[in-house]
Amino acid sequence: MTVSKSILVIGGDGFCGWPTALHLSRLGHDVMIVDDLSRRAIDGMMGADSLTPIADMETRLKAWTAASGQVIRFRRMDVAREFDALHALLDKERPEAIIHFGEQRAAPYSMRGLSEKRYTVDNNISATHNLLSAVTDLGFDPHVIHLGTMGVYGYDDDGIEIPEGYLRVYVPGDDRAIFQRDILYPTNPGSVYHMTKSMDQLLFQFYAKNDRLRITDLHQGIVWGTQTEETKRDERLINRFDYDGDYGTVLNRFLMQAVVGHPLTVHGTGGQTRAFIHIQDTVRCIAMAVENPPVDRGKVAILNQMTETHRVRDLARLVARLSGAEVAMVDNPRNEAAENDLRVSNKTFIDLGLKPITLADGLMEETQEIAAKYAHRCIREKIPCVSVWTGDQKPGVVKGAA
Ligand code: NAD
Ligand code: USQ
Repeated sequence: MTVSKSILVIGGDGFCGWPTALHLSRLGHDVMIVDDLSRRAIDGMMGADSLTPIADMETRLKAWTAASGQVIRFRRMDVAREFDALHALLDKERPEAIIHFGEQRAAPYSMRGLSEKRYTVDNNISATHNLLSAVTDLGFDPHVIHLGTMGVYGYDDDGIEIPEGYLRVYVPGDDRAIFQRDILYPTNPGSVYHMTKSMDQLLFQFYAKNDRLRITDLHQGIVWGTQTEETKRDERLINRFDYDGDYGTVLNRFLMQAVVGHPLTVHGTGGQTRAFIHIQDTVRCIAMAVENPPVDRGKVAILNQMTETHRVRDLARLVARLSGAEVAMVDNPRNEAAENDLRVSNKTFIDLGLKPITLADGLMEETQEIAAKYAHRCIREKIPCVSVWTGDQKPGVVKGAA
């Protein structure tokens, strides 16, 4: 049985944060959301919008109370810039768990230009450090759960199964002695956004060691899907679905492209292999993390939050087969390996009982219930990826059909 906890969800208006807040509330936890609504503001500035019609926060919260009888409180706050307000809130609430989603999370957005690079670094690093330093200063003992990314490991194709955060190394010393160490897996970020997640890791390592904070860092793969059991209860609870060239992630983009009759935009050869997880499994994993704080206080618990790996061109072929869509190979706007293999350990969540939703289970439902239903809201000009960080290419140029 779940024991009710007080939980602060930073970034709880976002794609992962909103369904997580609802799920934790349904499990009986006392949930409070903190969000600066910057994600909505960025949509406004870019002339983009969620494919799904997301309600404003006030409407969302009223709808949740009507649907569930539970109350979720909300406070609008920029945790990167309003340190005193964050400190005062934490002092008053003293939550038992804090879930930190509150960062700028799109790699293409972070590589658009100088102001987006600087915003991503300033926002993400300050948000994380403000949280950790405020908790330390107040001297209470919440379990801090952070949403990190698989991208900190990089995509080097070196054949190693990526472990959960730490690499065991053996270092030869004098007199043939061999020293064993567990070191943070060397980071190899592919964008300024991913770089901030690599930097977050060091902040966590320091505060766990120095101040004995209890920290879990979830290295999550690409999240696909839209709805969870809770967001399906009322259309006013619907989750966000990003499809634009900056914030749309690959599988959701392909599903949307298929229903609006746009060729599926495979970058380069499509040989990039990535890790994936359905949004329903995201919220389940976070609830499991809440129930299982780290045992070793001096060391950050790092868990790989992903359920399957796929090559981008295989995803495109699968969606094309289901929908009849055309596949287009476009110049890759990103500086990334054209082909890589990927093997990842997700042992902790599997051992805790996670039964993953696979692409095979969820793809058709997602296509019909979300992409097709809201296709009329698609702004086609927002589909191309215009953030280029290869230096020598024009984005989105179709080279030929696959
Ligand atoms: P999102 O942009 O939809 O949500 C992030 C939320 O945080 C937004 O509502 C935004 O307004 C808020 N926010 C940003 N900066 C803030 C600040 N300074 N103060 C208060 N609120 C702030 O992103 P998401 O897809 O829900 O991702 C959530 C977290 O999960 C991110 O940290 C991301 O790096 C990580 N993640 C996401 C994915 C994915 O595929 N979506 C995969 C792996 C990891
Ligand atoms: N890609 C295409 N066509 C597209 C869009 C993307 O081929 O239309 C390719 C990209 O080039 C890349 C891969 O698909 O090789 C994944 O791109 P993505 O935009 O789906 O995902 P990514 O930029 O890696 O970022 C997303 C989230 C981020 C999270 C990360 C997890 O936006 O917050 O950290 O997934 S991971 O990829 O495991 O690092």
